[in-house]
Amino acid sequence: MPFNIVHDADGFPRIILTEPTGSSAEVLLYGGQVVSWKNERREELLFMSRKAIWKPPKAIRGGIPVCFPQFGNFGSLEQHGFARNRFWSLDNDHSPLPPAKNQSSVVDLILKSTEEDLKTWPQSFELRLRISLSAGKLTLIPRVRNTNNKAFSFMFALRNYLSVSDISEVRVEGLETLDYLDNLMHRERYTEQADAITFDGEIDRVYLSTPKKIAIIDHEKKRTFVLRKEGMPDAVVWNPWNKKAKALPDMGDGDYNTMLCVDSAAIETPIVLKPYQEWKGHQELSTVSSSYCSGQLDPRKVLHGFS
Ligand code: TA6
Repeated sequence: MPFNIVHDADGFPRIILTEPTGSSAEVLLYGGQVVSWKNERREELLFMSRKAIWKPPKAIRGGIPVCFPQFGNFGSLEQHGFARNRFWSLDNDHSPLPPAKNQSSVVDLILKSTEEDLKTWPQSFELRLRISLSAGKLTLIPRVRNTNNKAFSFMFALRNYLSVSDISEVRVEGLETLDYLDNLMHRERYTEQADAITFDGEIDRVYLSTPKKIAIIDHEKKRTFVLRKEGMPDAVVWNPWNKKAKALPDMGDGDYNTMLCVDSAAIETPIVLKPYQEWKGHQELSTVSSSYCSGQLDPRKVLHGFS
């Protein structure tokens, strides 16, 4: 039975993905955005701001927005590009990706450049996104095809708004010793000195050429998110903390306590596509239910494989 499509209170077409162990994911055609991912215990794993604005052209503050063809203000286009505030469609031509085995847990979306887009970004493209749900896992496969007769380059990010119990109790492992661009310091380049990233203030960094696996450990919830990524060498870590959260109209003042963005991204070296060439990325989010301090799970084992 293929996935369900419902129209939510704001009239947005919403795709509901389910799988036999009871987890679910909800995806909007607006922004091609995952707006909910619940585990088999029906616990929400993604942050969604209570003050999110569900009205185009505003981007929805939470879930997994798609940043394309620009990240942040690393260019002359609108912040994070325009894919996150466009209406996408269902994609019936998912080749060369294999057809979905379990129809109820996979959806293929597409965003094609419009005359309007060509005025702001003169490149014709097809952006595809396959979203598939399986037990304990949410996989996103983005693809950009250059339908132009000239090459173009772009940046890309999957902005994962992760739901956490208490940001000051969260640790990120896998980014130690890496260089990063600090958006709070005019994008100056630094090297991470800490053996794990912990949070006691605003952070807005682009970590460069990261490992393919990053662990986000939520002690209080005894839950570890494992982010695996391909084709997106960088990772962004963002939390606005209290002042910036207050300044964001679509974020509750205290919301920064229960969210952390850890994005899969291609920023430092934009991706170049020759005419009719296609780029493919791959991101898998999964959760492991235990925590570092309980000694049951050592993030080094998560990152370097269970022995
Ligand atoms: O992480 C990069 C960043 O550009 C931050 O500087 C902050 O502005 C954040 O993204 C949020 O952007 P948004 O456009 O979603 O408000």
